[in-house]
This record gives sequence, C-alpha cells and structure tokens, in this order.
Amino acid sequence: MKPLRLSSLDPVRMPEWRWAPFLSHAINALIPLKPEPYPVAPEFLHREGKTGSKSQPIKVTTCTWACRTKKFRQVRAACVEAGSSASVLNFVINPYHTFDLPFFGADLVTLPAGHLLALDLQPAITSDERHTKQVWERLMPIFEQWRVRLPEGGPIPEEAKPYFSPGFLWTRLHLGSEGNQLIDEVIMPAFRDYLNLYLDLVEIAEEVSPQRAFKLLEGQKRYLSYRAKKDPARAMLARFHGHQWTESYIHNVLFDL
Ligand code: DBV
Repeated sequence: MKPLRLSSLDPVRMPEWRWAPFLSHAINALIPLKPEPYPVAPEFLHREGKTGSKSQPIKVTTCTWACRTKKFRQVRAACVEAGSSASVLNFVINPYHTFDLPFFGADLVTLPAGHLLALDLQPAITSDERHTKQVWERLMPIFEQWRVRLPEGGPIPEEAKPYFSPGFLWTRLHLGSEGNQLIDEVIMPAFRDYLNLYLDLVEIAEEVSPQRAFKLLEGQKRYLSYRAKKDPARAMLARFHGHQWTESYIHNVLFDL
C-alpha cells in the first residue's frame, strides 16, 4: 500500500478534525519563512488505530506536520482525530539554540469531558532577564486582553512552573455551543496574537555568542526532556496506537532534541 503522506509538509486531511483551522493558520503564517520538510519517519507521519468498544469501535488517526526554517530547528504539529473520543492539536515551535528565543507552545485538546486549552511562549532558561524580559513585556498585554474572557484552567504542578511564562493562557471549556463560541471568539484570536508576537520576536532575533548558545542548548534540553517525561498524552496515545509506537513518537519525533 502506498503511504498516505510522503512528506512532513503534506496537508493533514482528517475530516471532522476540530483544530484544522488553527493548523492552517499557523502553516500560512510560516510560509514567508520558506519552510522545508523536517525528517519524520512514515510510521509517524500518519498512523491509524482504534478505540471505543468492540461493538462500537471508533477510528483514530494521528498525523504529524513538521518543518524547519532558517531560525527554527523544528516546528511540529501532533494532530489526533478520534471522533467523540478525542481531537487534539499539540503544536510546538523549537527555535535553534543560537537565538535567544522562547518556545511557542499550543495544546488544544478536546476530550469527552470538555476542552483543555493552553497557549504560551515558554522560556528555555528561567530566571534570566535577557531571555525573558522583551518577551514578557510584549506578551503580558496580549495575555491580559484574552484571559478575562476565559474561565481559569486551575492549578498546574509546582514542578512545571519553571517551564511556563506569566502569560500562560490556560482554560477548560465545556463541550457544546458556549465552548465553541469561546474557541472562535477568544482562543482563535489569542492563538493568532501569540503566534504573531512570536514571529515578530523571531524576525528581530540575532545569533548569540557560543557561550550564550551553550546555555540555551542546555535549557532547551532540560525543557524537552521534561515535556517528554511528563507528556500528558502518553496514556491516550498508548491506548490508541500501542506503547512502543508511543514511546518512540514522544522521544524521536515530538521532543527529539
Ligand atoms: N500534550 C502534549 C502532546 C499532546 C498533548 C504532545 C500529542 O504535550 C495532549 C498530544 N494534553 C494533551 C492531552 C491532555 C493534555 C493535558 C491528550 C489531556 C490528558 C488527559 O486528561 O488524559 C498544557 N496539557 C494538558 C494539561 C496541561 C497541558 C497543563 C493537563 C495535565 C493534567 O491534567 O495532568 N501542554 C501543556 C502546556 C503546553 C502543552 C502548557 C504548551 C503550551 O503542550
């Protein structure tokens, strides 16, 4: 059988996928940066599985879109569509460690219990003004503008805090028309604003010294190994696609530095 997707840049086609407009927006916003394919093994470009019960199975599709550019080591989207069971877009931009830039992170998750939505520009190194000041100064007004329109997402683990910015937008919404309206009227424009700001910061970023780059690399490694270790999607992905595939996906694709 011919593989369904040959390149990490091929369009993700999953009918009914809740988050398609968000990925489309991000891909369009990246076009001026001349994205090139990022190497992703075929078994991770497109994977099908099953969930639900024997009598009422639900088809699951997981796809990966990814690219790299002059300043981005890896941009990748993990896309999961499982009908009423789950619909997910986890999107991370990994800059090269030779630039003093945070990560762009979005976690847009729909489960039977509701939507879990997270957006942030996450620092690679903490307690370092040179790394965070110009980002947070510009991020906070955007965060304040949108967060007043959303319910609080609730507490996050203490150990996770170094990896977040004070502009971490985090909410839980009910399924149904009210949640959908907030996704259209708040989450979508917030996603655009966070991404616009990020791409502005990227445009003006210049290469740092080798000593600084080394510090950034250490920070990026710490961040990505934390994310790989604590990936909240691990149990879900293992249920859909098996334990071995999931571990390999997490370590070799999603958080691969
Ligand atoms: N999260 C990932 C990847 C996913 C993914 C790679 C491939 O890092 C999905 C998919 N996140 C995902 C799923 C859940 C969450 C939860 C499926 C629900 C897990 C469950 O309830 O079974 C933000 N995401 C979460 C939670 C947080 C985040 C705080 C709740 C964790 C919990 O309740 O234990 N993820 C976190 C974050 C970013 C992020 C801040 C970046 C902005 O990607």
